[in-house]
Amino acid sequence: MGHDTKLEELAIKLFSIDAVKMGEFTTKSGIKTPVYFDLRVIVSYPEVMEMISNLLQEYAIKDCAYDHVCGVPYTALPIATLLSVITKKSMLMRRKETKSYGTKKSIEGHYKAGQTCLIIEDVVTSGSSVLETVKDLRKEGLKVNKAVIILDREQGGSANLLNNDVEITSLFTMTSLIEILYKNRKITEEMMLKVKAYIKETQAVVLEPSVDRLLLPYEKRAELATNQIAKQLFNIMATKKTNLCLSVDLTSVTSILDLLEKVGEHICMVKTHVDIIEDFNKDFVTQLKQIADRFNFLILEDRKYADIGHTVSMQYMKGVYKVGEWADCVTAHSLPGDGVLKALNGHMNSVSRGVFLLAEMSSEGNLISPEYKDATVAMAVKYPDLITGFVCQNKDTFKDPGLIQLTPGVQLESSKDSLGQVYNTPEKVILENGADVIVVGRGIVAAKSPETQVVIYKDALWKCYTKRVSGKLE
Ligand code: 5BU
Repeated sequence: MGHDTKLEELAIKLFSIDAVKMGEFTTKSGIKTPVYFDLRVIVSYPEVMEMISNLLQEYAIKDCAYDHVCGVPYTALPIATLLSVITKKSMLMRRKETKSYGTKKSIEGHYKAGQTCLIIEDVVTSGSSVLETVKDLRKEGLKVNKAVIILDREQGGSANLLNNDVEITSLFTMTSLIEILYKNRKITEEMMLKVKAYIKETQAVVLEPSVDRLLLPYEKRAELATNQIAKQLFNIMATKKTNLCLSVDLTSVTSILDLLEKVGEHICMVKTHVDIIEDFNKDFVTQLKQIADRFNFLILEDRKYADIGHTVSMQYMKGVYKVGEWADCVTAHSLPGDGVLKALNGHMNSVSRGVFLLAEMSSEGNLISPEYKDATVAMAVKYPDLITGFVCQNKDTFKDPGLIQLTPGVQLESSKDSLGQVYNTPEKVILENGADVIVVGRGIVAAKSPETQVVIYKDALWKCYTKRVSGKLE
C-alpha cells in the first residue's frame, strides 16, 4: 500500500471513531468552527494508534537525525511513546507543571546539552503549545528544530513555528483531510467548501518569535537577520569565535593601524570615532579597510547621528570623513524621529550598510527613559533591512533574534571613570544583561600590553557566551 492509500485509510478511520467531527463547534478560544478534532479518543483504538505511529515513522521521521523524541503533553504522549519504541530512540517527557519538591526538573529522562530532540504533536493551530515544549527543551540546551504533526490546521501555526526556527512535517493538512473525506463520500461538497472558507478566514495571530535570542547561537541568528551587516557580523563571530568589538579611541593614524595589526585576529568589529583623529587622511581609510578585510572584522563608526534627515544625509556622505564610503555600520539616535533612518536608508542602494540605534546609554545620569527606549525599538521595526541592532544595556530592550545587542561600558572589574562612564563585567553584561557584541575601549587600549589584554578579554567574553547558549545559567 502506498502512502496515499494508507493516509486515506487513516482519515476515514479517524472520521469513523469521531476524532474528526463536522458541524457547529466553539473552540477553547471562543471561535466558531465547522470542523472539530479530538485526537484524545485514539487511545481507545490500538489499531489507530498503530497506524498513526507507523505512518509518522515512514512518512515524516525516517530520514531525520535526532537523539530523542518528546511529545507535547498530553494527547501526543502515547504516540511519542510508540515512536520511541519503534525507532529505538529515547523519549523525553515535559512536565506541564514543575514539581514543587525533589529535582524541580521540567524535562524528565536522560539527555545532554547539545543533543537533538524531535517534537511529536497531534494538532497544530497557532503553534503555541509546540513552542512551550520547544522552549523548555531549549532551556536545557537541547537542539530542537523539527516537529512532526498528525494534522496541521493551516491557520498560521507552521509559519509561527518557522519564525521560531521549528520546521514541521504533518501527515494531514486540514485541506488534504477534508478532501479525502469528500472523495470517500463521508462529507458533502458544501461542507468541504465551508471548511475551506473557514480556514481562509480564521488565521491564528502571528506569535512573536519566542525563541529566546539569548539561547540561540550566533550562526542560527545569522539566518534570522534581515540586515546584511547583522548577518555578516553574526557569521564572523561564529567563525572567529569572538564577540569582542574594540573601541579604538586613539588620536593618531599610526597608533590605530599599529594596534589593529596586533589585535585584528581577536575582534569581530572595530569601533571608531573618526572625528578624534588628528591626522585623518584618505590613505588611513584605505589601510583600515585592508586590515579589516585581511582579519575579517567589520568597521563601526560611532558617529551617533542626531540631526534632521537632510543634515544627516550630508554628514554621512560628505565632508572630510565621507563615512558612508567606508564604514560597514554607524550608530544613530532616534531622538530626531525616523528622518535619520530614512536618510541613511537612502544610501543603501548599492552596498550593504547597517545602523545600530541607541536605545540606552552606559553613562550615569543619561536622560533616556523607558518610554523613549520602547519608542526607539518600535521605530526600528519599520526598517528591517537597515537596522543591525541596538546599542543598549538590558536584555529586555528587544526580542528579535535577528538583531544584535551592542553593549559598551565593559571592563573585567565593575567600576566607573571620572566622567560618568559605568563599567560592568563580562559575566554581568552577557549572562544577565543580554549583550551580543561587547564594546571594550580603555580596558584594552590603555593596557600596558593591549595584545595580551585583547586575548584575555576575548576569552572571558566568549566563555560567557558559550555558557549562555548552553542554557545552563546556574
Ligand atoms: P571605554 O574606553 O570602554 O569606556 O569606551 C567605550 C566606547 O563606547 C567609547 O568610544 C564611547 O564613546 C562608546 N559608548 C559608550 O561608552 N557608552 C554608550 O552608551 C555609547 C557609546 Br552609545
